[in-house]
Amino acid sequence: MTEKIKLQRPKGFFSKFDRRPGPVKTNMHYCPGCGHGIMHKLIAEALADFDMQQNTIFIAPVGCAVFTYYYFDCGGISVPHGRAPAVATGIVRATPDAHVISYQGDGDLAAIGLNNFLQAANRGENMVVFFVNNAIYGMTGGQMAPTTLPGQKTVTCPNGRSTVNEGYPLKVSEMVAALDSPVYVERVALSTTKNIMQARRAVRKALQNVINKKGFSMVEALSGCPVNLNFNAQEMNEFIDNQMMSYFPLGCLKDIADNRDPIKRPVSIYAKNKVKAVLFPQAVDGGVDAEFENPSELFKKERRIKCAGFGGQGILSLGMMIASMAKLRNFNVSWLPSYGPEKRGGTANCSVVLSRSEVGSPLIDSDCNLLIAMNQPSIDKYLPELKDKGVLLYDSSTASAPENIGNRIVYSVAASNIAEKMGSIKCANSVMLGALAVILRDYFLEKDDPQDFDRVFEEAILDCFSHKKNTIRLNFNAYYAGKKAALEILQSSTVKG
Ligand SMILES: Cc1ncc(C[n+]2csc(CCOP(=O)(O)OP(=O)(O)O)c2C)c(N)n1
Ligand code: SF4
Ligand SMILES: [Mg+2]
Repeated sequence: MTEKIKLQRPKGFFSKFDRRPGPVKTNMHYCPGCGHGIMHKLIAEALADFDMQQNTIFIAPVGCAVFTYYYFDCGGISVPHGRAPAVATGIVRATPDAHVISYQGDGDLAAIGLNNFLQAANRGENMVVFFVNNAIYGMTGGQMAPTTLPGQKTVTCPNGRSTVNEGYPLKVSEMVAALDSPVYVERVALSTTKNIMQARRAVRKALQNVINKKGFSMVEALSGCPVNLNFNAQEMNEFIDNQMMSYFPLGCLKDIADNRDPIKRPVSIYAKNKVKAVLFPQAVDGGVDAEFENPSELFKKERRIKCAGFGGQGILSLGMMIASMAKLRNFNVSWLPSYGPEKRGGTANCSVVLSRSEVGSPLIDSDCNLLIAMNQPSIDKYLPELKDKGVLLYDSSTASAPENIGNRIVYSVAASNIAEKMGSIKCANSVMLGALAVILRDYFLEKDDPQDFDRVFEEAILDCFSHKKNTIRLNFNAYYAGKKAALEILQSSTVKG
């Protein structure tokens, strides 16, 4: 007699969860009784049954379901808290044939990400949102969520949610159903077998809508978080069926997919080549591509640059221009400005990190290897942070370097004086940039392409001053004046160090 297998792992899951760290490769990480596991199973079954895995991108933001990529055998992306519908929008607009799933908790969707979610719904993006509403922040230990019930106790409302103080729970499905764009909104529950079977139907309907390009669908699943609510399995189901359902009634709130034609959106502005051209102009122009690796040791190292000076000297723009230039050379970059009262005349600074691999910390303190200082307080304050053999480039019209600078290398250019003679001291930052392009050519250069090298600096200036078109020419001139001054300095060997 052949054995009949009634329960087996849906084919939409990996057969083994190899992506899970640690020795356990067969179980999920969810607590016993958690609704996420049930919802996962319903989705995984449908993905396989509809043969849509190859074309599906599953997006999980922050929350207990952040690790969906451990389990679902399809494309997967983890994104910041609340941002799944925004990322999903980008994907679906750039790749209209992808089946995009945004899987979100109530804290994620209804608190930090409410606007992202509502705007995507209102635009009628072709995606499905699976909204797992467990009335609590599960992952972080049980804080009040926008969907926490009146009177429900959580760690942040130990006396129960007060409607006077915290308002009433958000009825997300009702809100979304009231919009014109969404085609399908249903609220289900992951409690009894009957409810779960209805949830299964809803999941399938929503996925069919995505396959048929009908637009925005959402399934809200009332779900259990027994660990944070201190319930056993039975109490959890009773809570869902009695408490949650009386506030969040089950049912289909909207289903107009049959009346809608498949979405057809203009793709031209999102054409892949155009996006590529913006991100990697050199790659598209047949120049250096993203895979290119410069053999020099210096090139492989992360460049950690601090730009500092007075507020008003264009320090943040200088950092931004360096970051833009590096971005155009296919570096990964970060730019971290320091604002505050310094904007009003004190020292202003920004940290710029350029890297061939991932940027670790964008913050620079004692690991700076290039300090660009445009006033004396900046040299005094940040020179101690400059590493051994690090480079100091400063504006000699406003500051001077101490005699004893150890093993560091010092260059100076009278940037403010040069800029003033050109008609505006404000473009001293572009003079510094020009000097940098000469002095630290090796620092940024890829292959032997000097013309191209200037082009990226020019593009960086264009990028930075696109909102101030009348200053672009002045900044170009300042850049070349800075280059000239630096060349003269190098030739007359007045460089200290
Ligand atoms: C930007 C940001 N803010 C806050 C957090 C902390 N945080 C992690 S998960 C979470 C709430 C998750 O709750 P929910 O979306 O309901 O998911 P659940 O774990 O209940 O499934 C919060 C606030 C974070 N990781 N990132
Ligand atoms: S904390 Fe709650 S939501 Fe998170 S895995 Fe455990 S039961 Fe599920
Ligand atoms: Mg939650």
